[in-house]
Amino acid sequence: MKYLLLGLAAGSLAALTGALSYRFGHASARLVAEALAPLQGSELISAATAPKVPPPLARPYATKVVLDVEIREHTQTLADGVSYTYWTFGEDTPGKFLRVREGDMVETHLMNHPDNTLAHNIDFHGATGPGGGGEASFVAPGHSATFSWRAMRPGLFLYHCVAAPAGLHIANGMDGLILVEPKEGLPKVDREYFVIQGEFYTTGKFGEAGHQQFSMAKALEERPEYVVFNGHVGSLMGAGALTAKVGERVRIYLGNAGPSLVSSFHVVGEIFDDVYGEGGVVANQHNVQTTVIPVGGSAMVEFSVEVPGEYQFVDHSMFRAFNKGAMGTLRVTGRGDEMIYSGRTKEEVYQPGTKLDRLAAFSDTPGTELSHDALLAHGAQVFNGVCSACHQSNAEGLPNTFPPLAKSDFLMADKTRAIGILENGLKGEITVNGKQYHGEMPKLPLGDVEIASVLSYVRNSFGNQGDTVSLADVRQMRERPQAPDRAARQVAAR
Ligand code: HEC
Ligand SMILES: [Cu+2]
Repeated sequence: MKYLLLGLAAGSLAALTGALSYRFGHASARLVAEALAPLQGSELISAATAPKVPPPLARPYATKVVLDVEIREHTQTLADGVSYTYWTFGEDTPGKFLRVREGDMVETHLMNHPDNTLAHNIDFHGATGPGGGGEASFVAPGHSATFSWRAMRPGLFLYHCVAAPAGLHIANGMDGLILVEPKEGLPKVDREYFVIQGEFYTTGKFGEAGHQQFSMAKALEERPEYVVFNGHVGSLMGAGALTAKVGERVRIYLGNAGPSLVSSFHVVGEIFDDVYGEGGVVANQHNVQTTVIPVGGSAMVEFSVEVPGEYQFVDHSMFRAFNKGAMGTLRVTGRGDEMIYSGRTKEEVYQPGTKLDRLAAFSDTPGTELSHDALLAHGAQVFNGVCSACHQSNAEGLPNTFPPLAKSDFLMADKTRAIGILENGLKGEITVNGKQYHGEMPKLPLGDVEIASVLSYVRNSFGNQGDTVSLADVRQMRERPQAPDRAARQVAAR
């Protein structure tokens, strides 16, 4: 009966706002009317325990979703050997990730366990109404409260307890995320996870063993002992690490419960292709290294993984990451690509002075010529680090694909042309040692010193014998006006 009334009320409001938007063309009234499309049926809310996210809804209509949440006050492990009395929505912190569709009516039943000592409530940032439901859901131990709210706006929203003192209820773990999917859904990805950052203010220092009490003094100074992802130190490391395979696209739904510190979320060794700033439904920035998650807010990040390995993700306020717990792991498996990331290719003893001083080699001081030995030593490094990927480490090349540099008549015939190839790249048909090649060598990011040294090296190794290439030779080529070498013309002509 109650739902029938709610439905009727919603229906007549929709009719009213529809009429308003018809007469006045009022944009926000029209939005409200659209969000209040009639509900069809009802179902249990789609939910998952951290860091899992329930699958996309793929439901073409709005419905009534029923949410049961039981509040618990119980002892949990905060870190190895450290326990704390958590207050949780459900079994653990954070509360479950909830997934509804834009326009859904969320019928919320909040149950305060009889063993609890305090009254609690729930504030949905996705709800429109006093306290986001805080007033309607405020409930004593051994009681339950029911209220319904309409998910009118799509986006990623935090929910949390707002019973006084709200900071304490949040600091004790009462938070979670709800995704209100836009009608058209979000772009498809291969994996979805959720991560909520939050703080713990314990009387004992970080890591101090035993059961810890809440410290109001530290909370007032906003100096937490713990800053963690998903409620516990290390919950997303080791066996709890997030996983993905090379080639997959990952979306992480991020929340920041605080209660005090803004998060600078960063995945070490990754770049976010798309960021949905502040948890809105528009990807409003691309190619982002670190994104900010306001307290009481959210963000969504998407990226594809190309290189296998372990990626740490952190709040880039680094002492939080390394000394207070704000760190997790994304484990990527699969095959790597040396052209994206080589991994360590070499390690050797470094003795200042006896070897090439790299700083000197890279300096662009005019007239700095390297000694013969330094040229060849540096050239070998450049060859191994850059050229060998294609021309092979023995410089023999690969049949029909990469021409040889070893005993190459083409390389040795024209020193100036060779400099031009390294400056500009090369494309087009060439004949090397009687064999034809028709590939493309990209323009490589090489400085003058590297070009001089690598050419000196290859022209004096792998069976080649020739003179060295000096820095002055390279500079002369670069500075020659209107006289592009043949290679440059070849590249330009295509
Ligand atoms: C991404 C692959 C790639 C890399 C890296 C690369 N090359 Fe090449 N290189 C080629 C290809 C392909 C050709 C043939 C282009 C064509 O057919 O026109 C070529 C041609 C050449 C030639 C002329 C043909 C010959 O065999 O004498 C020289 C000289 C050369 N490269 C030197 C270098 C040097 C030195 C480096 C390192 C600084 C280097 N290349 C790095 C792919 C590469
Ligand atoms: Cu509470």
